[in-house]
Amino acid sequence: MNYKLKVTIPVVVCGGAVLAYYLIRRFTLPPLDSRVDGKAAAMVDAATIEKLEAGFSKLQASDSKSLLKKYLTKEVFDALKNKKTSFGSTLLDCIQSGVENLDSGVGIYAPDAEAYTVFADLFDPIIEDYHNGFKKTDKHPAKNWGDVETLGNLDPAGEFVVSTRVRCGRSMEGYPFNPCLTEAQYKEMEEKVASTLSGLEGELKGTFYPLTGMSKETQQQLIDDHFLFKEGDRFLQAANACRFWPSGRGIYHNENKTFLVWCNEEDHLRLISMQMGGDLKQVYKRLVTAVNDIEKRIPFSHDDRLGFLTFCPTNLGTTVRASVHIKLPKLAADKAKLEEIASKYHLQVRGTRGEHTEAEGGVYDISNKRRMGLTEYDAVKEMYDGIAELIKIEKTL
Ligand code: ADP
Ligand code: CIR
Repeated sequence: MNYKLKVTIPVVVCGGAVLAYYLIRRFTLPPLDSRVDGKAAAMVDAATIEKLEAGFSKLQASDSKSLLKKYLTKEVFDALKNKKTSFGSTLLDCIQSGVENLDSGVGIYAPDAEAYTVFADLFDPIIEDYHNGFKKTDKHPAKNWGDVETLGNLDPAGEFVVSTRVRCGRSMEGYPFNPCLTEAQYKEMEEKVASTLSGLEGELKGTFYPLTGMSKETQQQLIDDHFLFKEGDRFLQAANACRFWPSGRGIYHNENKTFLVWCNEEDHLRLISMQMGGDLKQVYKRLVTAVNDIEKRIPFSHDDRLGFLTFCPTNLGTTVRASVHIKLPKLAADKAKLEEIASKYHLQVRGTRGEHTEAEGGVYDISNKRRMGLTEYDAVKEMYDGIAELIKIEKTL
């Protein structure tokens, strides 16, 4: 072999190998700068790092009582600040709501489902704290609605409970959470939801009302009557969850407004059953029937360890919040005492218009706090038993 060939052959072979490697990598793996294996380290851009550093300092200097402040230690911050999910979400996307709203109770959202893994050093302790000790080694139990017939009416005489509501959240398979959705995806999801729900029958039969085109009066009336999500939630806005509003957002309800579905507010779907009075059995039964039916028609995102996946870590697992609107004038005379007793029964106290609002006319929204590490039935039973105890205490005062 002459000298020219001796040099040319290895050069061509090596060059070919490099090109082949590049082509295989290019078309089979996501780009390196978006991979989650730590090699993405250098790829979080300087402007984001700068915002992260400023946000971390702001949080540290504040007296925020949020779980974010509690668990975002310097060590965790440094370990996560250079990471990205394959959607390109960074630590900033997770924490910006809590940084902007120092009065957050939690302060963190998952921009996409992968964030729960990539930023686990932060999410896991927050999940453990919120959901009564659900550890990073724990696995959420399989879905189990239990025996619906074993629940009853919390207040047959109608002395305390104004109304009862049970809701759960669902994310549609194949779509990321709010901050990563395009406007086209919002519209596509809304269409899927509306057409799927148009197939419901019997008590669940209803109509889908897009927010786009809804009059301000109708919207406000639905909000005032506790049927519709509010607009302009600053916690969601700061989390980048309100882009393209009101595109893709809407509400479905049956004629009596006892079964409702929210589309693309905080979660892709919120399925809600509610009615006046304390008949939890009837409310729960309606929800279970509806969810079982809808689950046959739309595939939902579920994780082996975390259960049903949601935008906010407080809603993972069963995603169930069972609440009553209740008047407990004697107990509530001392709000701190009410909260203390409620938390003994693992209950959370909210205001009349929901989270981050005050009680109006002595009406509190009291619900199960944790949603993970227990079954759907047990989450609802936790509220049922706790409220029964609170009513018992109120009667003795
Ligand atoms: P979510 O329950 O979906 O997490 P919110 O706390 O914002 O969110 O509550 C949503 C709406 O549901 C609010 O208007 C709130 O007043 C209403 N709500 C909650 N529980 C009840 C209930 N038991 N009866 C009537 N309305 C309720
Ligand atoms: C907060 O931290 O106060 C808000 N980000 C809301 C947290 C819990 N909210 C929820 O489950 N909807």
